[in-house]
Amino acid sequence: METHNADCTCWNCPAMALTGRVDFRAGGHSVMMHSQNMGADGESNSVAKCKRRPELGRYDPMTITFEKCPEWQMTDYGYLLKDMRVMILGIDGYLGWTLALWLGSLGCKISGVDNYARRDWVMERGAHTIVPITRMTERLRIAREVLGIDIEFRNIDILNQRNLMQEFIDEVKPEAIVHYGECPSAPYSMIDLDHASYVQQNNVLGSLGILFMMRDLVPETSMIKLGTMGEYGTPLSGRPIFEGVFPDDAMLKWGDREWSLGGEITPRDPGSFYHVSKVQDTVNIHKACRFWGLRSYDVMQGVIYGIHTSQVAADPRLRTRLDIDEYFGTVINRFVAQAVVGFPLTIYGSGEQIRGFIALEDAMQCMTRLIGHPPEPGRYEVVNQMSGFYSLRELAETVARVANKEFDIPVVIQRVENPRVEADIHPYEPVCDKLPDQLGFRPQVTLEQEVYRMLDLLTQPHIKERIEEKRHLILPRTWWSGRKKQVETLEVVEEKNVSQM
Ligand code: USQ
Repeated sequence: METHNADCTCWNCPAMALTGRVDFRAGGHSVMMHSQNMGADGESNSVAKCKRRPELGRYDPMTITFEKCPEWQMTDYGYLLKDMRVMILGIDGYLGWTLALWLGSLGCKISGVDNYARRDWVMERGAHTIVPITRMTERLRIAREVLGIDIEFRNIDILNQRNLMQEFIDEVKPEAIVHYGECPSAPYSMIDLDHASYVQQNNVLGSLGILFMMRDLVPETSMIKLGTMGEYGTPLSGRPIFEGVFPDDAMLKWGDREWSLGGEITPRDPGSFYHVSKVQDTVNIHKACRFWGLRSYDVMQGVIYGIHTSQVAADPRLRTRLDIDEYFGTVINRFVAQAVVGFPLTIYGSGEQIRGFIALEDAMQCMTRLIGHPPEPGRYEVVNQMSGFYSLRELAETVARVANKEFDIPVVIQRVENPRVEADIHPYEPVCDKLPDQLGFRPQVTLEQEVYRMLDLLTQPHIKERIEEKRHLILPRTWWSGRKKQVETLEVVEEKNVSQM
C-alpha cells in the first residue's frame, strides 16, 4: 500500500519556517496564496527555510517530499520526522502515558506535562485506578530502564501556570503538541455547578492559553487535540455525522432557494457540560487556525477501551491507569470489570444507544499517523476516530460471551434507569473516511480480542481485589436532572439467556 504521507511536502512539515507573507484568511487555502506570493526576483521559491537543514537557504517548499527528505524516516505508520519532538499534554493519563511510550519506541523525543489532576479527580470521587500505577518519577525511571525511552517531564498546571508552560514550550520547541490535558468526564461535569464550571474553565481556558502560546512561540507546530464524537450527539434526522465540516456538495434548501454548506462547521449537539467544553474548543481551534495560520487536527474520538499496547505490557510498572467508577470509567472498561467481580453489567436505559468505539492500541496508531501528516499551515482538519460502532446491548453481550466462553465466568446483564439525558433509540451514521482513506489507518484489534486481553489482566487476583474494593462505586448516582440517587434496576437478563447469545 502506498504510504499515506510520502507525497507530503515541506508545506506540511513543522520544521519549515515561512519567511514570506502568507495570507491565511481564506482558511486552508494557503497553498494557493503561496503560489501568488512571488519574491522580489519574481520567483515563488523564497518563502521557506528549513529549521533542520539551514544549508538549504530559502527554497520552494513544494519541491521536497517526505519521501525525498532525509529528515523524514519510514516507520510502520508512514514517515515520521527523525527524533521528532512531540510534547504530550496530560502525559500521566490513560492515553497520554500510553502514547508517550508508543511514540518513544518509534524514536520520537517525548516531553510531557501533567499536574496529576486526573489522580485528584478520581480520589475526590473515592475511586481508584484498578490497574495500579506508580509515581511519575518511578514511571520515568522504568521507561528508561526497560524501554530505553527518555521522557522530559514537567509538573505544570496548563491553566494556572501559564508562565511555566510558556517557558517549557519555548525550551523544547515541540514539532507536534498532542493535547490530552483536559477533564474527560461527562458525569463529573454534571455533578453540580461547581463541577460544571470547573470542567469548562479547565478545558476551554486551558486550551485557549495553549493556542496563544503556539501563536507566539511555535506557529509551525501542529496541534493534535482530543475532541470527542460526543460533540455531534446523535442527530435524530438520521443525517450522516460528517467529519467536522460539511462536504463540498452539501446543500441547504429552504423554501425555493438553495445554498452550499460546503466547508462550514456542522451542527453540534453535545451530551453534557463536559461535551460542551469540547465544542467550545472546536470553535477556538478553528479560529486560531484562521486568525494565525496555526494547523490542527481536531480528533473526534469514539469511546475508548482496552489496556494493551506492547509498551505498557512490557512491565507491570509501565501499565497505564484503568478507571471503572461511574465518572471516569468508560462503558466497555466498566463492563469487563463488572464481569470479573460478578456484578451484573449496567446497561443504562434501553441499551439501544449506539456509539463509536476504538481500542487503545488502534487509537495510538491513529495518533501516530496524524502526527506524521501535519495539515498545511492555516488548516483546521477534523477526523472521526473510531474502529466500529455498536449498541450498548451488543457490547454487554460480547463481554458476557467472551467472559463466559474463555474464562468460565458466569455473567448477568441488567438494564438500569438511565441517569443521563440521551436518545434511547436513534439512527447513527458516522462518516469515518479520512483516517482509513487518506492516512492509511487499518484497525488491528477486534472488540473480542481486546475484551479477552482485559479479562486476562483484570482476573489477576491483585486487580480483582482492587475492583472489589470499589464495588460500591459501580452504580451511578449522578443524574443529568440534578437528582442524587442510586439508579434502580429495570430488567435482569439471566445467565442462561446470556450464554445463548
Ligand atoms: N453507559 C452504560 N453503562 C455504563 C456506562 C455507560 O450503558 O455503565 C452508556 C452511556 O449511557 C452512554 C455510553 O454508554 O450511552 C457511553 O458512555 P461512556 O461513559 O462510556 O462514555 P461518555 O460519557 O460518552 O464519554 C467517554 C469519554 C469521553 C469521550 C467520550 C466519547 O469519557 O471523554 O469524550 O467517551 S463519545 O461517547 O463518543 O462522546
